[in-house]
Amino acid sequence: MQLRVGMVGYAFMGAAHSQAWRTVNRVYDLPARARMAVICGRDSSRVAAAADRLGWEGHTTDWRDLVNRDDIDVVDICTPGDSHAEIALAALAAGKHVLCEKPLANTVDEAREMTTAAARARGDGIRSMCGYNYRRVPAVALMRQLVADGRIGTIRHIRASYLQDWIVDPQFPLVWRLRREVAGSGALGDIGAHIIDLTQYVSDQRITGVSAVTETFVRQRPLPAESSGLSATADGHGAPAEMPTTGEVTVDDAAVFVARLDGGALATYEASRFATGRKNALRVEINGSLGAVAFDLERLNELEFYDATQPSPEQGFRRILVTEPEHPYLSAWWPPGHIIGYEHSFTHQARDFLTAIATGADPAPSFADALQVQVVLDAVLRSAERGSSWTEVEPALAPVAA
Ligand code: SOE
Repeated sequence: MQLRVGMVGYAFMGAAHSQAWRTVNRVYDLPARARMAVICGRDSSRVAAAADRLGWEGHTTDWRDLVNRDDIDVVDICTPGDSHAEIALAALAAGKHVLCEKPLANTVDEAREMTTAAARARGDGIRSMCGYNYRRVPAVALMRQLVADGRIGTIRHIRASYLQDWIVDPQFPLVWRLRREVAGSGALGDIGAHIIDLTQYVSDQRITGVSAVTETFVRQRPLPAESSGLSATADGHGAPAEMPTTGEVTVDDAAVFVARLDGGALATYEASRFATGRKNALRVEINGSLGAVAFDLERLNELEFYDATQPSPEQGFRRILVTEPEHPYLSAWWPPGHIIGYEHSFTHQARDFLTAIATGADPAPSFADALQVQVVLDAVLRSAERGSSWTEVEPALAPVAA
């Protein structure tokens, strides 16, 4: 079976997904082959260059035409969140399989509408999936297997953080990820969504309640070069109006929250773009009644496992090097010890999506799984805005009279 892919978007995620489409059928023997048919972007010269650089046969600037073409079977959405719903709904209505980047949407309402449309299309054999790629790091898949096999017993704690520092400089411009109307939220939806999905996936538990704080440390930033400068005549009298040179950051720079999950676990989550020194630091530790597991994206070929059932003199976290052919996804890559990287998780994602389409299986995470992340994101923002569970700490000492 050949599946002709049309991808919308060609920035970071477009490049990562292109790498996956280029490699997936070269490393895995699958019942379906991906054909990199068309890439879509708003700027015709840039998308033509992207097609050449990333290996797409054709290019277009019209996503509406793309999703309706008879020679396209799969639509891969790699755009900012404000267009996910519109493109996915049109693609599903046109009978296309849909892979949509995370978070699924910018609002719960949009995510619900997408989930309903995906469920309806499923009846016609159409498959849809959301791009929470870290599930497909072999060490994370192994983490889930150990937890599912009861190797750490009953989960008591989940501790997750995803830390970056790319906007610590106040002069970093007001890019789309810093504008709520485009991105939906800031660090929370961009990187917090990953640890919400990953921990729900590994624990097979759902977050049922949160208490959150968010912060925007830098509230005004320079406008990106393409959007500043003199405007057209604004007052109608020939005097060109000065465009503002800065704009307001309308999303969180950091989100921190505690959570309860439906299996009884107590959890803490931290997502920040101001964690100076941390470039893409995703860490998860899960403590159970019989042991613990811990994962660090900066050492993504390793999983730490603590088995509390071992004789106490022998207990300790041991490092599992997740490169054996029997480990998830590894059979297609290199001999043991020859480690893989970040981009392989996207190839694994493409493998699972192609296989699900060809075999009629339901890919995960489904839009419904991604909706479960979206309602958590929404709860975190509502909790932070309401501040209801926040108890002020009274001053330790009475103020000293001046
Ligand atoms: C930027 O924070 C980003 O590219 C995220 O959007 C991705 O989802 C994450 O995997 C890497 O960082």
